[in-house]
Order: sequence, then structure tokens, then C-alpha cells
Amino acid sequence: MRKLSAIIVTALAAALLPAMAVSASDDVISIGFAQVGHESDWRTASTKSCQDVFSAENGYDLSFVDCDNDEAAQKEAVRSFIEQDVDYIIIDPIIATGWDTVLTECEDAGIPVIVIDRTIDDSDKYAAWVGSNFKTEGLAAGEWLKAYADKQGIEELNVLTISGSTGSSAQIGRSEGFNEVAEKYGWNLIDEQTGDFTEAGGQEVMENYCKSYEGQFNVVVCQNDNEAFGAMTAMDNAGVTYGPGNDVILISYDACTAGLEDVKAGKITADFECNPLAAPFVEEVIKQIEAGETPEKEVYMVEHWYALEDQVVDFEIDGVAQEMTVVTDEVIEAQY
Ligand code: GYE
Repeated sequence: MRKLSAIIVTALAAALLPAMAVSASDDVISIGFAQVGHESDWRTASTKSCQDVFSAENGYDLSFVDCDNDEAAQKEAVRSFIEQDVDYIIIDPIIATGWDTVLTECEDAGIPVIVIDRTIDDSDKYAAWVGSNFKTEGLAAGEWLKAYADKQGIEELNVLTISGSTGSSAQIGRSEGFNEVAEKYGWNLIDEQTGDFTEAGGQEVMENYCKSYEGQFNVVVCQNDNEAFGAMTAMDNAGVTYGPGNDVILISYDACTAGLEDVKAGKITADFECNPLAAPFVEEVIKQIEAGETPEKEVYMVEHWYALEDQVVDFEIDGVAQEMTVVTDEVIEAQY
């Protein structure tokens, strides 16, 4: 009797197990993620956010491609995800335009695309976008500068900008926002050259600026922290001082841990956050699609503007009062 039941159990298990294995793997959601590259601290935090959320333990099979800032490689990556027939494709678009053809291919294959961080500006064939308002970041930096310069009694602002990767929506939005404010107040925008969002790029552009515009500038705007790190090295070498109370007001974007440490150390005068932790919101979008719901087309990340106490000033964007966050050790500790 015992022997018989054992045989039955074994036979049942043999019949059921393959089916169970199939249905278990059916539950796994496969995702292809075409990431911009690895150019900055921000990017490292963005990649980690996706890898943490879309882990095997959480029921995902993530194919991650680092596109190394190469637009063609990014389109290739998306096409390889279509070949693999993944369930979802996540794209952080290096460049804002040139996407309609490949997004049509995703649509034809029935694979929903979720865009994160940077925007796609010439196609709406994606399910949702989760990211930041880069123009608002630029407006914030500009309006802060106006209020801060007024408080310090600085009348003339001569600005050098080290921009991000040309044609990326992060670069376009930050330049648009800041330059709009600069024009409104009649500041002198001396030059704007790209540092490609890298430390090496920031250093190279700043070395050239220090030679070409020696003694002619009092504001340097870096469109991310890594460019600011490079610009600081170049200014150190050229004997230009920066940060509160020094020759140059140094503005940065991203506000990653190392950027905030430089705010705390009195090197970066103010840092305008771009929040890279989009993945939990992307997971929400996927859950909604899985449940047959239509997700919000645009989801905006919450961000903060950082400075030391003495550099905190009141300012508004389009009539909306902005709050600034004072950088402390606890704030740095909590940052990505
Ligand atoms: O500011 C920069 C990164 O797309 C918002 O890309 C992102 C930007 C970020 O390399 O550090």
C-alpha cells in the first residue's frame, strides 16, 4: 500500500512538474533596457536603480545594454530586444529625435516601450515616460542665480556654460530654461560648449575657457556634477577660485552624493537635483499594463535644489515659490 501511494505520488509529480516549471517561467517578465552609457555618477545610480528593481528575485529577466553614448548602438540594442521578443523595452534615449521608425517596429511587434529620464521628442509610440522636467531645472538654476546675485550685490553676470551631450533632452531643457532667465535679466552669456556630461569633457572645456576668457567670467554653469568635477580641476590649475565668496559662482545639476559633498565643502555654490531613481515608477507602469490598465503617459520625478545655508535664497519659477534644501551630512548620507 505504502509502495503504491509512493508510485502514485511520483507519477503525479512527474506529470505535474514540467507544467509547473513552464507556468513559473511564464510569470517571469522579460525586459530589455537600452541605457545611455556610463558617463556619470547620475548614470551609475540610474542603472543600479533598474538592476535592483528588475532583479531575478523580483520576478524579472533583465537584458541590460550599455550603449556607451552611441545612438546607432542604442537603436541596435532595441532591435535585438525585438528579436528576443522581450515583454517590455525600456529606453533612456541618448538623443531626443530620430525614434519614430524603431518605435514603430516595437509597436508592430506588440512590445510596450517605456521611456525613462530623457524624452523622445519626435514620436509618441511609447506607453509611458518617467523622468524629470529639465527646463524647470534650468529655470530654477537661473532664478536662484538672480536672487543670489542680488543678495550679494553682484550687478554684472558673465556666464560660461559647459553643456551636456548636445541634442539630449537634458541638455536642451537645461539650456533653454537657464538661457531664458539670462535673457530676461540681460546677463552676458559668453560661451556654451559641450562637456558631454563627463569629467574629462568638463575639464577640457574649462581649460579652454580659462585661456580664452581669462578674467572675464564670474559664473560657470556645468550641466552635471561630473563636468563640475572636471571644471574644478581646470580652475584649480589656472588659479581661478570658485564657490561661495570666491571669484566664480559654480552651478551644477544632478546633486549626486559627490556633488553634494562639494556643496558642503564650499566648492559648488548651488546644485540642482535630477532624480535618477525612476525604476520603482517604471515597475508601477508595468504592473498597470499587466493588469490591463492604461498608465499615465508622463510621470515626473520629485527633485530638490541644494545649497549651504548662506546661499539659500527665496526665488520663484513662474510665480511658484521654490524651497531649497540645506546640505548637511544627513542629506548627503541619504542621497544616491
Ligand atoms: O544629468 C547626466 C547624465 O540624462 C538627466 O545624463 C540625465 C543626464 C544627467 O549623464 O549626469
